[in-house]
Amino acid sequence: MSTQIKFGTSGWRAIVADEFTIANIRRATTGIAKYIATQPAPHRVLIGRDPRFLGESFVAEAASMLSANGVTPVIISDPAPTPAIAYAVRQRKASGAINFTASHNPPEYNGIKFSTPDGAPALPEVTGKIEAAIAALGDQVPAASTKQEKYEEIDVKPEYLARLGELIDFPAIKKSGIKVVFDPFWGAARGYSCHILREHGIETATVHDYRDVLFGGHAPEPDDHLLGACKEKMKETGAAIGIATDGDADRFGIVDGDGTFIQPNYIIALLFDYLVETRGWRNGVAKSVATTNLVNALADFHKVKLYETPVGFKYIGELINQDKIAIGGEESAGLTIRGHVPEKDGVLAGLLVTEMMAVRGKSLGVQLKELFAKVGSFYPNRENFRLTPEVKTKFTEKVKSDPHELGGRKVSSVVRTDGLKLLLEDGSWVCYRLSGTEPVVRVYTEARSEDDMEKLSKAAKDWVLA
Ligand code: VG1
Ligand code: CO
Repeated sequence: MSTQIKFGTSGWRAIVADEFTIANIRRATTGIAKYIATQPAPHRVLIGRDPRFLGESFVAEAASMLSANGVTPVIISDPAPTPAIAYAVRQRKASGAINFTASHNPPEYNGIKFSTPDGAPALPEVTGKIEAAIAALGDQVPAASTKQEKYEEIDVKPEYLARLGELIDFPAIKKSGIKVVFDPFWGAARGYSCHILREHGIETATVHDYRDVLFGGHAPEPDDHLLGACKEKMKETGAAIGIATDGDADRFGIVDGDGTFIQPNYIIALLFDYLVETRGWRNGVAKSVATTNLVNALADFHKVKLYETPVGFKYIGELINQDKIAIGGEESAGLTIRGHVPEKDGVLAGLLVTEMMAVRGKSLGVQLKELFAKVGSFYPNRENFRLTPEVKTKFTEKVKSDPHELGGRKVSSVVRTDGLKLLLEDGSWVCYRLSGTEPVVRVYTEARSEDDMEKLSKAAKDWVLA
């Protein structure tokens, strides 16, 4: 039986030498080629990658399969951020992009993200067609082209950095005199953020900005517990901010001047407030159901329309394309802004936070306190539980139910945008969903006081696993 190739929340992901084999890569890329053939010409597809081991070979394999199926491959010569690839697809009017990345997953993984001509992650209606084309191949492994072909190669870095130059106020950062530490986590953003900051005369130190195809043996995820080196470097250099990115640089991690990690939830809220106040962008704001209600409170405060989407950036990308929002973000550290690609951009996020700090002349901690004073305090949290068959059965049953209370709190409404979200009478909430990128159940909670956090998380966990 051949592997079922499914494009989950954000592409297909698997372990190399387990399911991410050459045979399956050939099946997947042939399916993509067959889908492209049904689309308007020109049938040109960009192929890129993050810096994971074997990425280059996978790109070559994909190029040969596309070519064998009448689609012209265009190779992105170096590892590149997912948002830079997205931007290149749009700029170059390509039919799409195949991006070999497993994003924040550990080094033994790889994956394929597919974006459409607008630079957005493919929507389910597209990935559904690709999956069907792959399934139609059955167990048959398509043959690779035997021709020794030379394909067009491109460098996407200059155009993408030029675009960032239009979106970020670098002179304001320079004027503030703040110093920055950049931690690309050995990932696709290596040489990106530091390059443009230095080009504008902003003092920038780096960590993990060298080649390691195994990401130092870690999952390339810019989470608090993995940002030790970044924090050290900040102390050493007196930097006011640390900006990190994940394996494919679509996510960010931010460290405040005093070494405190600032949750992505809060970063999205802070930037939303900043864009409304300084750029007057009031067209709308979007967040996934699992993202903090601090954003909802701010939307009320600023009288800006709020969109709540399922998890997965493709839904936010759609709203960006329609110019319905100033900013859209997910608690998992993905965001983009008006006029930019409909793809999350960790490089842009880090630079925009740096601009916000420079313009406001205040630490992020102080800005967050001010935000809480303005619209109330919110304490979000997320926990993952391994998806054993037993957990799966319980979860499936629970998400179908209509509970009236959770841990002694009355449920005031039930939302089913993605999984199950219970809004509780005291303004706290819990949300349950199956991850589309890892074998886990995600339990998101948000309390209204710091003290209540632990109690609420325990009640939320007990309810779904009982
Ligand atoms: C996770 C995050 C989601 C994100 C997706 C892809 O999905 O929750 O917000 O868009 O990863 O991120 P899930 O289904 O596992 O919860 V990336 O940086 O891996 O493209
Ligand atoms: Co990513």
